[in-house]
Amino acid sequence: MAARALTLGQFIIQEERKHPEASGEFTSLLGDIALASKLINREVIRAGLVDILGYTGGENVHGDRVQKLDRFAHQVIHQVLGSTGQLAVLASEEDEDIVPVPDGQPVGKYVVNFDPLDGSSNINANVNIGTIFSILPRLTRRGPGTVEDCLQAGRRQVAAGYVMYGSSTMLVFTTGDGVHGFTFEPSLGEFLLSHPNIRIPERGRIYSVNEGNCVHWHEGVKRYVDWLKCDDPATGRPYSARYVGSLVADFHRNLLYGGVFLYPADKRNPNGKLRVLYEAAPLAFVAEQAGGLASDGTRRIMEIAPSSLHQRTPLIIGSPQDVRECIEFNLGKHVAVTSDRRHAP
Ligand code: P6P
Repeated sequence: MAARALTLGQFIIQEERKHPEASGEFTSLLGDIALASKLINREVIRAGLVDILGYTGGENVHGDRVQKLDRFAHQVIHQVLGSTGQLAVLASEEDEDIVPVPDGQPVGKYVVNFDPLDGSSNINANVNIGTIFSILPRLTRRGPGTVEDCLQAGRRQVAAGYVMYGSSTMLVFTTGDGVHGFTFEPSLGEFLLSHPNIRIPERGRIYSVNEGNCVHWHEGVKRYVDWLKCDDPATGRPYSARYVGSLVADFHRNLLYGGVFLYPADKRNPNGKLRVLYEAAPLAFVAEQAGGLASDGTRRIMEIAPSSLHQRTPLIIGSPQDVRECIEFNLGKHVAVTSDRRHAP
């Protein structure tokens, strides 16, 4: 007989029972993230049908033209999470500064850094996009949260995860006790536990990088990617290239199948492209909890304490053996163990 499908709410209560000291505040915050994602999902799946596509004409802090769905997702998360009474402050890709909880709402003890709709340039092509969130305890003791509450190293996270809107909508998160995936069942309006205790394979056979940037790559990255294309059945090479251009989609596939995603520093972007607070750090928490690794090429992503809300970082994330090999090449330390000596430094 198939195991009974646990709803997200049942799962959270089951997990909460493992922590008698739990106050329940954190539990309700996870439930509210699920609520916000259902509201966003409803619009995302209709994006092609209603005049919500197209551009607001505005630009976000990075100069990217903001699509209406981005703004909608940001506002939903701000309103739903901000009115839980659990949050002291939020930070969003869509706002240059911190986002205080909505006026008149009580201030709580948590911080949420989020990317409301990552990969939004893919919206019009109906390619998977996602919401990424990171939950931290506030540092300040009282009053409205501050930017310092947001600027904490990823190792301080108490929860992190993402919602991927695609052929099915999935919520994947960790609270530091493994990684669990829930699939949205629209007829029930519920997220059902579909991927308990996700573990990433030690090594994959997939690499995800935008090879269109190779003219800007440093030598170590070029040698690593070339090495992945060499024939060596012992390490499963040549690897397959898979690159959606939507971080959540690329990360999720590699989490389940194994492999490595890299968005390295290059001669054009010395700090890489992806942001620490609401892209690299939450996915690093998920990756590590699933047995994977996440690095900027020299240090653990979870050790980075950013000095600004939108600080960027190089990102190498995925199966542990793949991430380690990539770092060795990046640092010029890899000695190819195969007969192919072309890549020895
Ligand atoms: P590129 C989307 O804009 C995003 O922030 C991530 O979702 C994605 O991994 C990356 O940028 C893609 O960047 O330069 O390869 O198009």
